[in-house]
Amino acid sequence: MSRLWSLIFYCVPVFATVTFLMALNGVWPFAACQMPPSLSTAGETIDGLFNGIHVLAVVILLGTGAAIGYVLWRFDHRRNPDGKAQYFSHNTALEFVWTLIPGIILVFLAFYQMNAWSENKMVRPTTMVSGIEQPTPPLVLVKAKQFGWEFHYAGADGMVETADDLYVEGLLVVPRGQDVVLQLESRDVIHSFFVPELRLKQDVVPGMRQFAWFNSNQTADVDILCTELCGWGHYKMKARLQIVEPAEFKTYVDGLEATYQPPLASAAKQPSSISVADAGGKRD
Ligand SMILES: [Cu+2]
Repeated sequence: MSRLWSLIFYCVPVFATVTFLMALNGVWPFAACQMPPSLSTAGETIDGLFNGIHVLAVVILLGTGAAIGYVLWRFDHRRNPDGKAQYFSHNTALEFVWTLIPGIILVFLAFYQMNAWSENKMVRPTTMVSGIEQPTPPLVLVKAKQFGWEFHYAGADGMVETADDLYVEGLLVVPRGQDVVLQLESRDVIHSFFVPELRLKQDVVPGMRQFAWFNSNQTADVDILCTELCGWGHYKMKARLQIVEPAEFKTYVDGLEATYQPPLASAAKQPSSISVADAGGKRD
């Protein structure tokens, strides 16, 4: 029986490595396991980090799988005269090594990811205002709720959470080639704002005000997903993100201002220049 187990332990990392290489090279059916092409200027850094850690994990899996398989095969009970498997309670040198190596790897990862984390989560983009560098104000206040997304655009005053905010549900339109800062809040439970193409994921926690930012160099029309299990309707908690040329974005916001109705009076109307037929909030 132990020989069978040793073969199984050999097979697991081999199978994992083969599927990993197939996914990496876009081979069916594992091609779908890859992240979609990046739309964000930060994509290259994040993908480099993601793939680097993935390769490291594959090497570790291969090493541990092979080690377990070898030990099961080599120290089989049939190789012992008394018919029992070899047994020892501990080995200080071995335990030191298998603690030290993961420790070194984790310290390495802590430094390796520092720049990517800092750029994407800590250091918010800045804007020059009257010659003074200031954090870029949020373009949109995103409110997550069971089970949809509200987008409150800064009105003429350029600030969110003021009386002239423009409210849209299920559709986020942003300009291409600019730093877009989002202010994220929740109306009820914990949600998570996720756009795989932007490599952007941020938990949205009740009572907290969080900021997320991105800069896309391409126009696009993609899904916004919730990746926190937030209730029975979690599966349908989607919205649409459209990244458009700056001129088109201006036309869109101007159109919102012209047609805007307070949310309590009626649903905000959409300008005709942007199709919202497949906006997440309506589609579901
Ligand atoms: Cu949710």
